[in-house]
Amino acid sequence: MTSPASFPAWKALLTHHQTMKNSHIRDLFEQDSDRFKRFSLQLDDILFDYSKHRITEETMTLLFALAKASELTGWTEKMFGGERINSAENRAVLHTALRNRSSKPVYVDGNDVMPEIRQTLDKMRNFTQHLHNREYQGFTGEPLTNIVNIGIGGSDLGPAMVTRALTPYRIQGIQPYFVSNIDDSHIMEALKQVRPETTLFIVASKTFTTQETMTNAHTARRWLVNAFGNESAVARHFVAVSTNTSATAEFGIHPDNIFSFRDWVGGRYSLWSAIGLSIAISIGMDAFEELLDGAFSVDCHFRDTPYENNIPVIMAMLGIWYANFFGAETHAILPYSQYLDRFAAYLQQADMESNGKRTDRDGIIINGYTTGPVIWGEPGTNGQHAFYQLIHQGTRLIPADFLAPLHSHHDIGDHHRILLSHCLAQSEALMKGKSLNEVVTDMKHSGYSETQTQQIAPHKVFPGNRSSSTFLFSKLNPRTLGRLIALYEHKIFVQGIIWGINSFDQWGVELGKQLAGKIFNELVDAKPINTHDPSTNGLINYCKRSKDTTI
Ligand code: G6Q
Repeated sequence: MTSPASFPAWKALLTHHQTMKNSHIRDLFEQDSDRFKRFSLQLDDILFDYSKHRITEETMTLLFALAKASELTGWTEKMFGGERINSAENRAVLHTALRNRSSKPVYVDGNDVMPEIRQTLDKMRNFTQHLHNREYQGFTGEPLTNIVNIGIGGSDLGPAMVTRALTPYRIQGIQPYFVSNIDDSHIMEALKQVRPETTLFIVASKTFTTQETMTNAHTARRWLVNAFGNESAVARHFVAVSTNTSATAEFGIHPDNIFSFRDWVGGRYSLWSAIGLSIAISIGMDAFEELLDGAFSVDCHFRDTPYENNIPVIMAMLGIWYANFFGAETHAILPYSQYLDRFAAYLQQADMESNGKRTDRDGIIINGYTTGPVIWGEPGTNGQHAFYQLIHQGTRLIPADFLAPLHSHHDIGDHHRILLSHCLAQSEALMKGKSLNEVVTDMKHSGYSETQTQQIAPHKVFPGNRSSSTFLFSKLNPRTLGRLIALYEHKIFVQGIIWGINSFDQWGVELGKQLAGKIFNELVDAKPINTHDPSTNGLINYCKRSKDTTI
């Protein structure tokens, strides 16, 4: 694979960076009164403002030239067209087919996958309706109202984030819980809150072999069987979402209660598939389909819009600009919505598991450029009272995304106006900063002495020039959430293409799993071992000693 760093567009960006690196966004606004208009876009109810970036039209032209040189359009068509672009696993990448709301077919190896997708949606609709109408009952005849989703990674983070984000759309009487961690506290704390008679467990696992999920599922199964003293209760209280239908049957799950999907749905892209069953049960199938509709509208936008007006392409190329030319290491996700409090955690997996790679698609070690950034964040305004200090006055450049709904679901007093004012103020402060002159003038007005001013003023200076994008949307509803997630998914895809990596495998999670298997066996007794490095031996032996004594 040709390194992107060898493309003329990359080299032109390096040269351009030399002229841009000392520019200040404040000056760019002064030079161009149309800047907001020039660098903002509207997609349905989402306004995307990217004018507070260290860019000019030339920057964007060069970035789009890089996208073109990387054959982005060709790769996009390969993905949507069902080609096996996940080369290391020899799989197609078709989460977009799951939300293809058109009547157009999508082929994998000559077979249209759409009929099966629609069948699964119908099955999900039937099941959720039965449950909501209280026609689906548990072992003792009580309706099932507590939903415990047992899954991890891609089989947990998406459904947990979406269900949380769409709390106002919850079907009355349904209470979802999410159990992922192998730490027994997670399952035990969930089980404390539910009654076996009214609980439905969804075992969500693509492979149905994941250690954490299977261990938690077996613990839940024992809890249920103990409560009823009857194995046959399992068939009423457990459903499975998996591609491994033989393992689900072995677990005791009734064939009617198995929801399947295909291997071309990657775990972290699977909330649109039957893995979204917990979402559908929590908010209803109509709302789940609105989520798909929202994502579909972004798929169409991404596929059909020229780079200049293409929001995911612009998001991605801005990320490339900062990561590869300014040396930014991280990217902050700052939603001004408490309902989006799992959004950053969700995007951490989506982005970092996809683009945290050090070899290119051909297996050659990447040299000369960095790949996926560290993604992190918390909702505002909480973050403002915690880590924003570093974004404002630290030594690192941290590009940030602000996201905020224009309308609250509650509209209580001035809460929402205050929330919005903070969101808008933060991006303004990051961009503009506050100069020494401004600080000194302020301090004089506030009555500080000359000596105090001299001492304190440097600490109060904000350099500004900190880049951010802002996404404003009408209300956090299923459709808009679907759009937001899909925008980030495609942003991740575009960056993977530019960096020449496979964004759809995840070998990096394997080594730890293998070593854990070995250590699990070694932890069985107190006999000291010496089979690892001295640190790991020391730690294992320390744990082993706790078997004999109370440490
Ligand atoms: C996601 C990863 C990973 C996966 C979990 C759970 O893209 O593949 O996070 O989702 O390891 O896997 P199972 O669904 O197979 O249990």
